[in-house]
Amino acid sequence: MTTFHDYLQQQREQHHLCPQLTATVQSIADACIRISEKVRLGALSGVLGEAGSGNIQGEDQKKLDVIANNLLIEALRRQSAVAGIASEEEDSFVATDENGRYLVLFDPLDGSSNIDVNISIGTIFSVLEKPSGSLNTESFLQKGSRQLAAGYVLYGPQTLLVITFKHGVDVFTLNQNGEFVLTQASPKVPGQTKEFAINMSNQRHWEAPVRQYVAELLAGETGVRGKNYNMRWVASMVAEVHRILMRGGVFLYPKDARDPSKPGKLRLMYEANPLSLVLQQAGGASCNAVEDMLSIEPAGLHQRVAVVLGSKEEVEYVRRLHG
Ligand code: AHM
Ligand code: MG
Repeated sequence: MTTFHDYLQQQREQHHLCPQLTATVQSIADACIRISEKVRLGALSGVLGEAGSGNIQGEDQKKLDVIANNLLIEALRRQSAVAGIASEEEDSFVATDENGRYLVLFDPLDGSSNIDVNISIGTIFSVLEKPSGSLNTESFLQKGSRQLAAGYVLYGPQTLLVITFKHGVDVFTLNQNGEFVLTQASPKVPGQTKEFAINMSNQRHWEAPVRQYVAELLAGETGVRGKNYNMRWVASMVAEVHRILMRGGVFLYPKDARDPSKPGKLRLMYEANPLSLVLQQAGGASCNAVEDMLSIEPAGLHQRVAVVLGSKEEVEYVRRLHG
């Protein structure tokens, strides 16, 4: 049995990781165990329903969004290796230890619309090195390829932790003693797939290449793709990404015409980048339809981005349609 704690020590030795980096990731995992306890009890711990507040992005916050955010911030404030934090639920960054080496970015509870209906939700996190000099918003605006570690915790039928330190990906399951235990080493995203995920209700707002792509998939084996595709939509990106990690698939949240000022719904820094690093480390691909996700130069903490990720063949096909 390899606990997450033992695993971090092994990773440190094998890949010469800084002990402060693994300590930072351990703090995130510990906070997620606390979040998992709250999620599991639901109404019994009084955590369901609206918080009565909104975040800077104009979204209503659920009580659990706020609780998860606070648990992560509290845990990371105690961690002297962390210089600053950025969260979906915080307007601007939070400065923590001025001598810290790392920046942590997270979506504390992704899939907010699923919280009150007992469908899988998750925490997404990303760790960057703090550039030298004083901490400001620009310190966080690094492209996804510069992430040192990234991962997610999926609160589903099981609570799972998936992590990458850029040497592949590993999967842990929370056991009855409240410890994450390694349950799958190095899963690989199959290169081909017959499964796609997109919110079809937005079809009329999509741009031409996405309309064409989905029409081709729907045409099935008599169409140009020559095979029948199946569709899934959980509305929790963490759950979709985990399904793709386990059995392949393609996920799209494209740019659409609903709000021309937003190039997509999902956020680059704490949703798209960490989940893209995980999938790329497992042999999958990710882009914003025209550019590799991890090469995008960010312009803002809460920047939105179009997302196409999953099995390589499909992601490359979508990109060619946009060429
Ligand atoms: P959230 O961070 O407010 O939960 O929003 C992100 C979520 C993703 O997990 C999911 O892929 C998407 O929003 C679902 O959007 P839709 O409501 O259009 O189905
Ligand atoms: Mg989210």
